[in-house]
Amino acid sequence: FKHPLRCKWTMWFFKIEPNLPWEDCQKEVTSFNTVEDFWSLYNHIEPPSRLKPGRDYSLFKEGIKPMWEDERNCKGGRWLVTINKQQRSTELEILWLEILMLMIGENFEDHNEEICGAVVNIRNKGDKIGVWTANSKNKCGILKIGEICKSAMKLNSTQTITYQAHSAQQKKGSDVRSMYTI
Ligand code: M7G
Repeated sequence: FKHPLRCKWTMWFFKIEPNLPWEDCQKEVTSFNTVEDFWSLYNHIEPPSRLKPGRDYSLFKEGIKPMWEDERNCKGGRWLVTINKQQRSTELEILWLEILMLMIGENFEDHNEEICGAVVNIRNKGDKIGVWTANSKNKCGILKIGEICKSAMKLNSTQTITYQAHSAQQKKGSDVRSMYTI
């Protein structure tokens, strides 16, 4: 008997391929809906800190693609955690695992429906973790989710996280203004 999760989740891997559009570089790895199957996946794949720069892992609810264009993401946004270079070897994995645990454990109080998924980007300029939510107008849900993430990650008081709407990012790339900072 395995311990069921409330949702089924899909893990994705992103690796840029020359000549392929961005969307086609997102590959589904596998889906799971039990605690045990989550751990066998987690223990089987490279930890994010060992991925090459330019690669991502994403974990999304089954049926939601890790893309702004998905109908369940397009009106939403993300909490963005920026991770400095020293943190890659020491903290990245713990922070990513904390976010995965919050998501699959449905630990967002009344706001689990707002959660779409999360992404870890491995980048030379600094790694990032994004927690994607469904509706960038749901201020109450967004702020609660942000607080829960921040507290689970035990960030020091000077490390802020910011919320950005996907629509703003689509227009302006990475330099978008944030809607909330906590
Ligand atoms: P990134 O990988 O999120 O961050 O975005 P980075 O700048 O640190 O590498 C890099 C680029 O990938 C964006 O400017 C877009 O061209 C493309 N891209 C990223 N995302 C999340 C999407 C998406 O959801 N849809 C599409 N079409 N392109 C995206």
